[in-house]
Amino acid sequence: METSNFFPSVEIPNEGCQKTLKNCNELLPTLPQSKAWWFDQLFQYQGFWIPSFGIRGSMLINDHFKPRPTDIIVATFPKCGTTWLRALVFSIINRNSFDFSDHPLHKANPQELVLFFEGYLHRYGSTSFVDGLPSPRLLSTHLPYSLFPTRMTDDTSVCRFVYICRDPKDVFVSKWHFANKLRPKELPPLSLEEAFDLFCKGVSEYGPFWDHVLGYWEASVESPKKVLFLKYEDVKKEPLGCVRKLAEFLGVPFTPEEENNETVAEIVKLCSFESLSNQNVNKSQTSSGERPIGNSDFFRKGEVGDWVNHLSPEMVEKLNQITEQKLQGTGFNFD
Ligand code: PAP
Repeated sequence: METSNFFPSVEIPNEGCQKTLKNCNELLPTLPQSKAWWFDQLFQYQGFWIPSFGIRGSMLINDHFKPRPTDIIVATFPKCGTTWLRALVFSIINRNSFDFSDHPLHKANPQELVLFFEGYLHRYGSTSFVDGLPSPRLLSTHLPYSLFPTRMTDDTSVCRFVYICRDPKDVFVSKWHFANKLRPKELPPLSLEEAFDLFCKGVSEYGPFWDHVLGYWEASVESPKKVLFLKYEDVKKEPLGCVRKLAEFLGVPFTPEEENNETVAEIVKLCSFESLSNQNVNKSQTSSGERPIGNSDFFRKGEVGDWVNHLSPEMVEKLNQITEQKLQGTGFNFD
C-alpha cells in the first residue's frame, strides 16, 4: 500500500495535469461512497471501490501517461503477494547488476525498489516524475485492468503486466489483520464479521476482489504476451518454475550458464518470505511516512491456507459460494 517516505520533492503540476486534478476533485463528491477498512473513504468508480488517491492516479494515467514498450507493471489486488512479486520481478530484471550477497533487497523493502504507480502520481499530482524514470520502468499498481487506457491495454507491444492472485479466503484474512494495524487508534477495531460482510459485498480497497482478478485473467487469456497471470499458491508450490516463467515473459529468459549457476534458485531464496522478513530493513515496525505501518507489517505468515485458523465453516461456505458463482463460465478457478 502507499507509503510516502520515498517520494522526491513535489513539483508544481503542469496545466494539463492541473486540469485532470480539477476534474477529479469535481468528480469525487458525485460518486457513491462507502466507509473504508482503514481511514480513507472508498469511492465507487467504474465498478470498483477505490480510495481517492487511486482515482486521482488513474485519471492522471489516463490523461497523461506515455507508456513505453519496456514498461513492466506489477499488478495486484492488495494482500495477494504484492511484496513478493515486486521482489521477484526486481531481482529477475536486475540480476546482472547486483551480487546476491550484497543485494538492494537486503537494504530496502520491495516497495522502495518498485514504485507504487498511482501513489506516486497522486502525490505529485503529475506524471512528470514517472515520465523521467529510465527504462525499463518497473511500476506497481492495485488498479483494475479495465481502468488503464486502451493505449496501454490494446497494443500488445506497449508495456507488460504481471499479475498475482490468491485464494480469496487467505486474501480476506491477510487484509483483515492488516486493516486492524492500519486503522487509526480513535476507531474501534474492525471485527472479523464486519470485515467479512464488506469483503463479500465487494466493498474493499480496489474491490470487488473477484472482478479485479477476472479483469486480469481475461486479459491474460486474450493477450498472453501482454499479461502474465500467476497464483500465489503456484509460486509457493513451484517457485523455480514460476520464476523461469516470469523471466521468459519479461523477455529475459535464464541462459544455460545461469541455470548452471543456480541463479534461479538464488532469486527464489532471496525473495522468499524467510529471507525478506529477516532483513533488518523489513523488521522495522514504524513507518517514517504518513501511515502508521512499518515494513514488518507486510510480512505476517506468508502461508497458504491460514484461513482455517480464522474463518467459521459458514464463512468458508459463503466465500466459496460467491467465488464459484463469480467464476462460473470464466475458465478460471482457484484450485
Ligand atoms: P500489499 O498488497 O498491501 O502491498 P502484500 O505484500 O500483497 O501487501 O501482502 C502481504 C502478504 O504477503 C502477507 O500475507 P499473510 O498476511 O497471509 O501472511 C505477507 O505475509 C505475504 N508475503 C510477504 N512477503 C512474502 C514473500 N516473500 N513470500 C510469500 N508471502 C509473502
